[in-house]
Amino acid sequence: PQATILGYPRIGRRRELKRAVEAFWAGRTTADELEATTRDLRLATARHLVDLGLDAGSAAVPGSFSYYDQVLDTVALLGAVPERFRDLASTGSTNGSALSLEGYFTLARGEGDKPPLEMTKWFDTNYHYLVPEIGPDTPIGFVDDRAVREFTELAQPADGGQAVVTRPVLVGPVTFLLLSKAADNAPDGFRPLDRLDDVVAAYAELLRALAAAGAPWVQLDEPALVTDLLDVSFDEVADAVRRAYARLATDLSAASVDGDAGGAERPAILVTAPYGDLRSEAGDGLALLAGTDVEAIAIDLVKGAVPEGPVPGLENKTLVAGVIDGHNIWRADLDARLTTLEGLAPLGAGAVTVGSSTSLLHVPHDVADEPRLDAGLKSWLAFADQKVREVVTLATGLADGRPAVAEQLAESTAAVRSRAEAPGVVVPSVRDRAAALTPADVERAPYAERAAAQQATLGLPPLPTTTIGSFPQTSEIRTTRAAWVRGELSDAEYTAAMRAEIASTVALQEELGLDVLVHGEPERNDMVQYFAEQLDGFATTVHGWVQSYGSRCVRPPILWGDVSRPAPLTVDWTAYAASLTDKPVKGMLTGPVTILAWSFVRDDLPLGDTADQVALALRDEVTDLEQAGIGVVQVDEPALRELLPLRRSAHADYLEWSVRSFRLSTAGAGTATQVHTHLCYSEFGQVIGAIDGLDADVTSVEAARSRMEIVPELADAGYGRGIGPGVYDIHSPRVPSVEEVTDLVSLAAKSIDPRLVWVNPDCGLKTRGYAETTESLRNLVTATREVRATL
Ligand code: THG
Ligand code: ZN
Repeated sequence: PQATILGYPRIGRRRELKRAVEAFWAGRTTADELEATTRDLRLATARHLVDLGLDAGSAAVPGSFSYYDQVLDTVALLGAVPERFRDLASTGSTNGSALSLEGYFTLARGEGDKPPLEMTKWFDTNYHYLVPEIGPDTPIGFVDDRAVREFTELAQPADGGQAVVTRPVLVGPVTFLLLSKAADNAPDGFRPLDRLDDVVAAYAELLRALAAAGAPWVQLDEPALVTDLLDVSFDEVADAVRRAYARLATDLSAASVDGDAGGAERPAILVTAPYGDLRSEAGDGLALLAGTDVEAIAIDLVKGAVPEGPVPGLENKTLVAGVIDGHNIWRADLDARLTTLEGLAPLGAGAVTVGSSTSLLHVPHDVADEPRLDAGLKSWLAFADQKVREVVTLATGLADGRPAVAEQLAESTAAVRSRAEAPGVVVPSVRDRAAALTPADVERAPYAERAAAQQATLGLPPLPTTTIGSFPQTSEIRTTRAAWVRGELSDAEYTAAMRAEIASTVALQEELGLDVLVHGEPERNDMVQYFAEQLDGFATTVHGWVQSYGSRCVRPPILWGDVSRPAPLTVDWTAYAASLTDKPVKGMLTGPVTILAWSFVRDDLPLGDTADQVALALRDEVTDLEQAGIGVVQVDEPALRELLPLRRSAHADYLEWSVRSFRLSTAGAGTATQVHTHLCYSEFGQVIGAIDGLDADVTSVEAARSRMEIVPELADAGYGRGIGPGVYDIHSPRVPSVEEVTDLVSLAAKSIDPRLVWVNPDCGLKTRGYAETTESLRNLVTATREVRATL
């Protein structure tokens, strides 16, 4: 085809998949009903993409559906089930050791005392995948033909309506293994990549089955090729790619690329490399792929540079040029993108197809679903559906010349121009303030001085106890907030309800005997959206849901203009909590890096400059909290690791601006004000130096599942300020015993000066219930008192 996208949101424009899956989990529907509902969703989605201009007959429409996660799908495809779940494979299934739908979801959600697969960030996105566990004995075969069934279901629809020949989308074999971790019982030195031949053999069988079903194309996603963060050398990756694609592409006879699969052993293969640049100092991933016998290669021309050519091997391949950004929501400058496409000629590709840079999984469905957004702003935006049309327009322009799309080009140019000139995009007072910053603005007094002043005012016991900020978001809290948003509750009624909630949260913390209290955040929907709703320069959406993991979604705000703070954001709630207790109450803010990471950010200003604007707004909030008598302020940066660039060459620059912006947000605090930060959701090994650089007085960090291993790591890196390694995992309702907490606190106090250690849970408590929260915190306090007595 001339135009395609690498994937499309699967949650549904009204989150139909979320509802269907959660109804199934709740036992309200059967597996057959879930399959039927999602079949309708898949059919409707494929036909919708055809209506938007993708070709129905030539595999332009990606088959990128997943019930939960594409990496988990690959585990299911291979039957690569971890040992603790082995009894699930084959129960209720129709296909060898395939998982039933129940079994599939059990791997994602755990069961009883069997923990689920670990979840972690997908490249530099806010999407999370499940980490496969592969050992020398993990079963690996072609056991699940869901990809084949989903192809057939659309190519020969049972309803007799429009047929769509899709291009099944799968995680590629090399990326699958590079994202896997070694199973717990694997011998030392074993690496998942050691199982490459077995995985590739299973993929070969799948490709044969797809060819037999008439699939002309298949897409294998290999984003592992664009990152330096996977702890494996380029040479090893290159070797794996050559081996895998020799077996898949060279050894199997291909369908002819014009869509005739008759007699072929496999479909034509498109390998994609989204999220970054295939070329780096480490090696040339484009030359590597061009040297294989696959029929097409997709490159990301939003994150990656236009490669210089010619590239040997590309002459008999199609280049899918990812010129439309799949990871952000700005309408493209079509004229400029057409120029980029024309500039690809020297590469010497056999053909060029216009594509998205990544799957459109990361953007909402449709700008037209947002009646409440400002009309000007809307005209600058492209969500998934608008992006499909952009791809189609560019393909027409490339094939038939600019005059064929003159009208669309003119509209796009006008939108780009109106955005550049719109009020609010550049606010001179904001720019002037940022320009006047000096190095002194990111420096506080030396830590020893701060620590002494803080101890004098706060008078905390050794091993102070606290929580990360949020308390359980009960359904009453959610209902109250929703009623207020709908206008069914007055501001006064809403404030009274939230204050009552805060009062009971404060009373509970006093009763439990915690040392530093929080107000509990009942007023916050999401830790980024709450701030975006109140800051100038941001817009928020109504239906702009994006899958974060499984059935869970977020609505990233749109950061479109210069950022400033028209009024205090959190002071009233925090000060109210402080008025109820003699204990210190900690003010809770989300840091600049995380606000950027979880928003759609502007693409017309360097990220570091935008971060400084957000930081200055937060800095003013810190000052206002201080003036309201709040002596402890926490600025959370859970996404510090997430924005770390995939290429090492870009790390220094990122770490410089991210650390600077955090310090800018906090360094206005007086010496006696204790600044906390909190980090979670990631492995922090790669940013350990940056954590120290944040210069927070206290850093709380997820640590329970890794048994405090972060504490010695931080100590080794020279970190010598307060540290609160989480003593229990909040992702499950399990209540930690007193002994467990005592053990972990003692463990932490072994690898760092015990006077620096704080005791807290791993993360916020908003997804938990009050029953287990109360019990867990009671044990946490009891354990802390026991350890204190031994000091
Ligand atoms: N906010 C944002 N991004 C995040 C997190 C967050 N990324 C990382 C991590 N936390 C992801 N975790 C979650 C956890 C829960 C939910 C979403 C992401 C969640 N979402 C509700 C749902 O899908 O039903 C909707 C929430 C709402 O009503 O706003 O529960 O905390 N930005
Ligand atoms: Zn957290």
